[in-house]
Amino acid sequence: MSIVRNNWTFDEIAAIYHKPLLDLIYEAATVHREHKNYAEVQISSLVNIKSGGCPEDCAYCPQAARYHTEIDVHALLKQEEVLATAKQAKEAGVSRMCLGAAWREVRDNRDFDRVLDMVRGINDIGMEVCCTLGMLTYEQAQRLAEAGLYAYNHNIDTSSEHYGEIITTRTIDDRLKTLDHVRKANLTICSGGIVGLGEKDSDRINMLLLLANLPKHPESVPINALVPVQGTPLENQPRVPFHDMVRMIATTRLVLPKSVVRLSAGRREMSMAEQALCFMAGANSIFAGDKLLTTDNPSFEEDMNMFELLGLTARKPFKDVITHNHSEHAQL
Ligand code: SAM
Ligand code: DTB
Ligand code: SF4
Repeated sequence: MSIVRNNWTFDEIAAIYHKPLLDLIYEAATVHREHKNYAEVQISSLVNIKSGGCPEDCAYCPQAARYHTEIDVHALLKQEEVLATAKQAKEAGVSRMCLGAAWREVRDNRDFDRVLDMVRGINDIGMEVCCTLGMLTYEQAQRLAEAGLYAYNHNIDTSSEHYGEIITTRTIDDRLKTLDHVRKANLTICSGGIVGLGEKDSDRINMLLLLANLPKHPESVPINALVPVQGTPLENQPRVPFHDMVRMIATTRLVLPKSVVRLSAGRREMSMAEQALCFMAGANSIFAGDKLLTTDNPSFEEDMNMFELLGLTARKPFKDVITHNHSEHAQL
C-alpha cells in the first residue's frame, strides 16, 4: 500500500523520475490501481470569466496585457451567462466548473461580489465550483468558502529555482502564501504546474518536491503542457514530447499517491493512445470542453468517444465530501 509522505528528498523523486519509462508507468499504474475507482475520471470545465489585460508578466500566458496576442479580451461576465454555461456542462456530465480570471490578485470590490454570486449559483445547481483568480488574502479565501467554493486553483507552475526566468512580477513565496490562506479556509487545493517552459529535469523534480512536502498534499495536481501562444515570450518553445508528459504524470502519481492528477493543457496535440498511457500512469482528471481559457481543447464528443473506448467513466460531483461544510475530505 502506498502511503502519503511529506518528507520526500530530491534524490528520491529524481530516482523515480529517471526510471526507464515502462518501469515507471508500470509502478505508477500499480499505485493507481490501489484506488477503488481507478477508471473514474473527474471532469472539469473552464470558463474564462474575465479575459486578458492582466498586469503580470508570466512568460507563458496569452492573457498578460504586455504581450500582443490575439485573444478575446473581455470584462467580468454576467452571472446569468456563467450559470447558463454551467447548466449545459452539467447536462454533459461535467462535475466541476472552474472559473478563471486574468487577475493578479482579488480585490474587495463589486467584481469579487459578483464572483461570489456565481459560486453560490453554480453550487446551488449541484456542481462543484473551483476558482482561479490569482492571489488571495485569508479573508477572501474565507468569503469564497462561505459562498460554497469547493476548490481553489493556484499553480506553482515551476521550481523556485526557475521561477524568476518565467515570472518577475511576483515570487513563488507569494503563491505559497495564497495556498496557505486557501488551506486555512478549509478549501481544497488544486496546484500543479507546466512542463515545456525551458526548465531542466531538476526543475520538474524540485516542483514536485515542493508540492509533495506541503503540510497536506493538494487534493488535485494539474500537469499542463505549455501551449505556446504567438506574441508571448515562449511562442517559439518546442512542444513537449508526449513521453515527458507521461513521465511527469507517473512521477506525480507516485509521490502524491492519493491526489487527483489532472492531465491539463496540451491534450489537443496528444493522440488517444498517448492520453491512454497517461490515464494508465495515474491521470484521473481532465478539462473538457472546446476551450481551455483562450486556447483550443478536444471537443466534448471526442473526449466522450475516448472514455467509451478506454472504459473510463465520469466521476459524479461531491464524491469526496464527508461532512457538509467541506471541512474534511476523503481523498479518492
Ligand atoms: N491569473 C490566475 C493565476 O495566474 O493564477 C488564474 C489564471 S492562470 C491563466 C491559470 C494557470 O493557467 C497558470 O497558472 C498556468 O499554469 C496555466 N497556463 C496559462 N497559460 C498557459 C499556457 N500557455 N500553457 C499551459 N498552461 C498555461
Ligand atoms: C490549469 O492548471 N490549467 C488551466 C486551469 N488550471 C486554469 C488553464 C490552462 C490554460 C491554457 C492556456 C489558455 O487556454 O489560455
Ligand atoms: Fe495573469 Fe494568471 Fe496569466 Fe499570469 S497566468 S498573466 S497572473 S492571467
